[in-house]
Amino acid sequence: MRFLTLAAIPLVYAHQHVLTEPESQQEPWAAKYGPQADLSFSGPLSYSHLPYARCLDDTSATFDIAILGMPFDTATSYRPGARFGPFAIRSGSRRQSARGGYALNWMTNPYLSAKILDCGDVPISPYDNALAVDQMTTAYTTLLNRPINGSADVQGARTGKMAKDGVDHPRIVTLGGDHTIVWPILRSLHQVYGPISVIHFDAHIDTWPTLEGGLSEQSRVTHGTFFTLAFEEGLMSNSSIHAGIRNKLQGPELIEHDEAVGFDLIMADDIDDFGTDGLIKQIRERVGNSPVYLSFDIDTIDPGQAPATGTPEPAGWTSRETKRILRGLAGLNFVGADIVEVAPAYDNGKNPLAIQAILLLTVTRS
Ligand SMILES: [Mn+2]
Repeated sequence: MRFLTLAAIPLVYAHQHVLTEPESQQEPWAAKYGPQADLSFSGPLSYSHLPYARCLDDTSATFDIAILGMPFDTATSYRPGARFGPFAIRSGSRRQSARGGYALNWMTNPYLSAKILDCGDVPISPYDNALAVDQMTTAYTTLLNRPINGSADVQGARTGKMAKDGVDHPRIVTLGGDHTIVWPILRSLHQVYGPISVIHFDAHIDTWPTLEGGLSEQSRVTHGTFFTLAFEEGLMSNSSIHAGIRNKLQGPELIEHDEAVGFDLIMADDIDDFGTDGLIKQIRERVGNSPVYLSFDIDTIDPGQAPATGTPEPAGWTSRETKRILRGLAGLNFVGADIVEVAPAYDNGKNPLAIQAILLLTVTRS
């Protein structure tokens, strides 16, 4: 018994020593280097090292602008793989962060201009497209109606002047996913803003009534028909515009249908005749002061610079030309934006990323 009591004394001492450890006894890393920020190539994965939250589950997460992944690609007509788009965009975006985010062309740091939160991905069924569309609509509506964080100096804080309820709504930059995701997004936006004008960067018009093989009502839901579906539901204004088009068609009647859906048309070749300034002017005049949604298909960029997409078309714009056009659209009444059809399996997933930061800049600058 006596022996046991003596043996316990050093243990008690050791315990007390830990509790009263002075500052100078820090662990060696903390003492020598202190806290260090993640490097561009290290740390957990979020869009440009932004704070990350599972916003659909975490109702306390607020933001001015949300980054939201929609890894959906089961309505593609040709090469699938855009379900890996959100991962690839986030991975490539690691080169950028708020610390080094000052852009000379804009003379601002977009990451500091608003509370921007990476809200993670929507869990989307890869087996049932009707279910998937409902999941995307429900998720977008949930975040669109989350109370805005309220940074007074961002354009997003003034969306209330366009909203039917007069309330400021946050804006969402969605990472696709194939282009079908725009249909559920427009359904959500229409609930808040009414009919939406779309600035649609793409090699293809995406207003087909049906695609080849479309033999049922459900098979009309594709990445080439979603604008027709949105038009049939009355979700779009009659002042939308395409930019970068160069696909081939079954015939000229498809352009008549395209006009009925609400689109004006800028061809890829128009840049040679009118220059970037001319195209910017045409787009701005077309959409005016209406609530505008910016949808950016990565196949707008020439496949020589951005091959990571499912339906590449030759003779597209360069990333420099495209960034310049996007920059010229700042100040329009953007209510949301996306980048879609990034399918990293067809490249290393890095090339599209020249575009991702410019999207943020365009929607945040007034
Ligand atoms: Mn498209």
